Amino acid sequence: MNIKFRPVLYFLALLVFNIKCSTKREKVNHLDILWYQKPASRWEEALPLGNGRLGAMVYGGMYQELIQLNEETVWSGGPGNNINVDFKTILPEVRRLIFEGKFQEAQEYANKYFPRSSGPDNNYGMRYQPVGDLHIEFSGLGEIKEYKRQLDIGNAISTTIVKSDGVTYTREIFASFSDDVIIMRLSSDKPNSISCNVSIATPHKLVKIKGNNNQLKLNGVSGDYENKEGKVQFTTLIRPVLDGGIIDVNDSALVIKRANSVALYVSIATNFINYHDISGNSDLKAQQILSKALEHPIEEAKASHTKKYALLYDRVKLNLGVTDSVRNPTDVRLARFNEGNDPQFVSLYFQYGRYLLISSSQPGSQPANLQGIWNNKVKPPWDCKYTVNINTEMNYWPAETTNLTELTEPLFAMIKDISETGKESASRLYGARGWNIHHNTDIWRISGPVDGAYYGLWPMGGTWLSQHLWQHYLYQGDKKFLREVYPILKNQALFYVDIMQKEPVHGWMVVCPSMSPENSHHPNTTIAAGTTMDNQLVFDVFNDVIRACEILDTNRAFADTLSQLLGQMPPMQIGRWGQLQEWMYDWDHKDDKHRHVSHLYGLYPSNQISPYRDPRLFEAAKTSLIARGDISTGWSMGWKVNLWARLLDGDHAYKLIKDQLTPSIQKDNSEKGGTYPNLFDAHPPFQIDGNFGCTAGIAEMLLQSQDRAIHVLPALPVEWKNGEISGLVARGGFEVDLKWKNGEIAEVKVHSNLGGNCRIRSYVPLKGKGLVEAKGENTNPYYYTANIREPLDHSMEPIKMEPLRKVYEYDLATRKDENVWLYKL
Ligand code: FUC
Repeated sequence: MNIKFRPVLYFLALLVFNIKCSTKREKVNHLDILWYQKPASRWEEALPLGNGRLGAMVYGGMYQELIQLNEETVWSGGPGNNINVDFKTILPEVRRLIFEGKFQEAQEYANKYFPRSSGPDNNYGMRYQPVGDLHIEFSGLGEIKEYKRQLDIGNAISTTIVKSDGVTYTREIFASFSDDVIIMRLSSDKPNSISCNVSIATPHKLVKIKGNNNQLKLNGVSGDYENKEGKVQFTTLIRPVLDGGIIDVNDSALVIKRANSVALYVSIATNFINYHDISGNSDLKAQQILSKALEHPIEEAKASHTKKYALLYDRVKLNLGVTDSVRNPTDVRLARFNEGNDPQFVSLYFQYGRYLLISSSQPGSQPANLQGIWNNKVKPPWDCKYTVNINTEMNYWPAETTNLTELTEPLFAMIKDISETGKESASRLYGARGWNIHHNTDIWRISGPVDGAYYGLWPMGGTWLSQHLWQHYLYQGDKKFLREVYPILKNQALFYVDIMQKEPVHGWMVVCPSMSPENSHHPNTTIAAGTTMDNQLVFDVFNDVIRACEILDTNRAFADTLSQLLGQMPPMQIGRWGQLQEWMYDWDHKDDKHRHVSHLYGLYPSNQISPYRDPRLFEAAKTSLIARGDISTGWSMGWKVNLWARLLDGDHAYKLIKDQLTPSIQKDNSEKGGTYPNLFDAHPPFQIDGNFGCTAGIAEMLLQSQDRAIHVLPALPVEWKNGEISGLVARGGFEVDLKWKNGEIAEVKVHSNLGGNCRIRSYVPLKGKGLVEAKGENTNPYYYTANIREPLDHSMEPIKMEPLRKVYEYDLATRKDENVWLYKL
């Protein structure tokens, strides 16, 4: 494929896309724009706005506007954990059955306590629900001659432009990061031409809509579900600020006539304070937020919104080349992406992932759920809650690498909450100290199983989540943070100290009962003991705690206990066809295409499988992944981008990007794993994890730091011949900019936030001030990697070892806040 940087075309693109934005920031990068020639005809075509707490989906109709609204704490039910059984009383029997190989019986027996359909206080999980829809009916518009709607992800503003009878009408909308309201401006280039009716509707049952004090007010209550009464009260206020014209407010609408322009401020609040307290006053809170926001005229509000947003967004820039294709509307680019020649579409998709994380996960907000914060359904798929056997973790994969570290705060706050609620499941279900959760949680921080034993009896959710705490420490080097979260990690490890059992065949210490998430090893049976992913997860949390004990100089005796247990756990095993075994026994089928690839957790996001430390395991992981195939659900493909990046195969990673950037909606309206017109990822249905997984994967193709060095361009596909990226983050507090030419690194800039040894790995020799050939172990403490046990190899034939590309490794002593430049030799 021939990719060229074409300044002329770029300039042309600027002209074609130019929409007169009145923003003072005026930093509109026209490559950062999603745009369409038609209004959205379905939700997956509407454009998402969000400020972490509030979400809006903008349809951009010609004669009417529809904005679907979300507020992150509108969930069904109310406070309470979903544990009402003492599973620990039947636990010995479940374990006995498993250790006797009676897996199905064990699963059925456990189902007595955890039936597939939920009981009154047991086995349930709540739903994330919408607030409602804001409607605007415009009057006085004639035939529409020109139309365009767009989302500027560089400024987090959506704009719709309609031309009728020679008048240009402009609608700008943003979910303000600085004022915490949704703000919309309706304007035109002809005085007194804005006439419209503004109304609001909600799908909830308990509702009151009223117009007074120059504003519309909606009160509602969240839904009942699974025997839990909906208790979240929410208030929405819509306040118009007119320039010219007149307004009449009645109980169903704001009727605006002949205004020059209108600013609409939408404030939403609930009675939710935290997972066990809903004693807030939604009316008061919504009004307070609104009154404060109204102090800022719209121009000022817009400028401070974009300024705050840009502080995060602007940290990373990616250029993979620009071709003529950038001139096409976004849906057309998506449809044609697989034809090739649109590398900028990958950059756009990468930045869109960052945009979505910034918009759905802000410090102090709830973490991004299965759909971020965007959901229009009262009964959303999988309740739109938190699935923690992959999906929630995947949401946060791009956070550290793509320089959005602050956005992990909501995740960490949730982990802190469930480290409390999870004590109940640890003690009542397992008779254990510490804490745990299973494969789901929700805003009420439930910690028990959901969806029966087949899906739900997986006690490892907290362990995977907790890895994000440890990784945050490795990226940021914040010892204070480590000290704060140490009790969470320690109590996580303690849970395993208490529940691990000696299995009878090898005498290994294993988690039992558990599963390899959602994958059956025998028909309709997932329940097992000592699965590979469980072992990898426990390996990680034990090693985190052992390291943390050294760093914080605490609890050495506990660390010794963990070290001893580590020596008694199963090693990874290579199965009969050379694959990495998914379970303790060699049950893997070559034709298993299951979307979960849980045993490859050790390859990504963890770092237990490395080509440089154990090439056999590396090959075994590759064999497993090849057998699993490429095409799958959206998130599964997103995971595989990362896995192929870790397998150092950029071309295969790129193939997965192509699979993911395929239109989900087919001609017959059926859907498949891929991407919707608004670039939301399709499981199907929409699930945001796929967006985040692929964004993380693109970063992982360009920079890795998990394997004892910073590897520059570890998995560059041939398609990305020339390019540059700035602002990626590596462990140890390094920010890295890269430029490459003809498929080879040309320039590396390292900015050190912490100082310390910077070990660089590259496929080509490098030169630079202070660069020396690497010797011995990397002395940078954030690059310390625990040794795994020697794997057991049961393969029937010798494993075919593919030669690894030669690498050059260098050490560079960096000082805090220093910039260092390296070049290709
Ligand atoms: C897991 C996955 C499903 C889906 C659900 C929300 O259970 O296996 O594919 O993504 O989460």
